[in-house]
Amino acid sequence: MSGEPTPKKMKATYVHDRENFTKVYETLRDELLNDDCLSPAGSPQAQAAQEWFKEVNDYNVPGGKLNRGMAVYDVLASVKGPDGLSEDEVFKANALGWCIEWLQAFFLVADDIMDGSITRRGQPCWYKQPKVGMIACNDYILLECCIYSILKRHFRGHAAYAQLMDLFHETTFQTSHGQLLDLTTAPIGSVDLSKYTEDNYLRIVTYKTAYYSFYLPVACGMVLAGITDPAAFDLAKNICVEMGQYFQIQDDYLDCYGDPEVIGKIGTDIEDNKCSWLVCTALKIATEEQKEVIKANYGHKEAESVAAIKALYVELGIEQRFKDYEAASYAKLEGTISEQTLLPKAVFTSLLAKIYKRKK
Ligand code: GPP
Ligand code: MG
Ligand code: MG
Ligand code: MG
Repeated sequence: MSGEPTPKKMKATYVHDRENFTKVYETLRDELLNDDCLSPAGSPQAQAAQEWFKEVNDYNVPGGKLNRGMAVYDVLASVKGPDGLSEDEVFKANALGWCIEWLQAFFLVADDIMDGSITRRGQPCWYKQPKVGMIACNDYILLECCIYSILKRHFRGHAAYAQLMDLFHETTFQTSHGQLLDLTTAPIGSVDLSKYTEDNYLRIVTYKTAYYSFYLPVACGMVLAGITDPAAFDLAKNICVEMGQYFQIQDDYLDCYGDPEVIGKIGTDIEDNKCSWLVCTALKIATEEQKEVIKANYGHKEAESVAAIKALYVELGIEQRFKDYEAASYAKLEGTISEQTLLPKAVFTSLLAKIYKRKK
């Protein structure tokens, strides 16, 4: 027996659950705490900075649903089959999954400042912590840096290192473009109902949500599985964009109708003048009189204004319209997924099953 050592196969007992996935977070976080870019924690000042950095990570990275991060392994296992994966392949898929969770943490810390949000994942938004405030702006830059530090540490020698780095950069560009569309379509203090069209809405959500939440995890899993066919990536992008639009429409619905205890955040879309699916749908069917109610109350902080908008949504049956949309969108996605032949159906159905009729 000679030549290359055979890669260590993953024990058949590997269970891809939250607990095992989170163990990888701890490994990556500890590596980051000792990153060469940080000053060695020999002095009390550097020690305090290291503790702060640890808290930034622990507070903002691991506490979400982890759907995006855990999807990378799921996609890889759907393409290659779970049994043939080596320990290293499983670790790399999960490390890449955590890079997506770090990206999400970076976006959320920043988004909560921009949206003036109060809670996130059942705790005060990071910037709302009395000791944090605008230090959060530096913290989200640090969170973004972690992605590239992890990639360098674990993928430097991988054939797809440059491709993966490019994927994260491009996705960040797309998402911040989407955030720009989101923010400039909802200027504080000026309600321009003509902007709340379906076209504008879909452009916002495709960029601000769909690429990073759906295409990125799927593309990462596909890259790790060794897929190179551009047609497969194009197909994945189309399906993921549609799924991402559906996901953000749910997010908009939950902003108004979700239970804050369950979704872990308090909705601010009405107050923030957001181009939400709810207001876009309301405007499509509202009478001139009802449009006046929207004009007079949308984008106002006062509780009476928010209540007036919510009452109008009831009058217009918006909740039922969402439920109809949800059923139709799910059926359409299922159809597209089963018609295509380029990728295993499970690549998409495992993601779709996690979000259908979600309550959080
Ligand atoms: C979701 O919007 C979109 C993001 C979190 C992307 C933010 C992008 C940046 C470049 C900062 P949302 O405001 O509806 O999300 P939530 O309801 O969770 O606050
Ligand atoms: Mg936002
Ligand atoms: Mg927000
Ligand atoms: Mg929202």
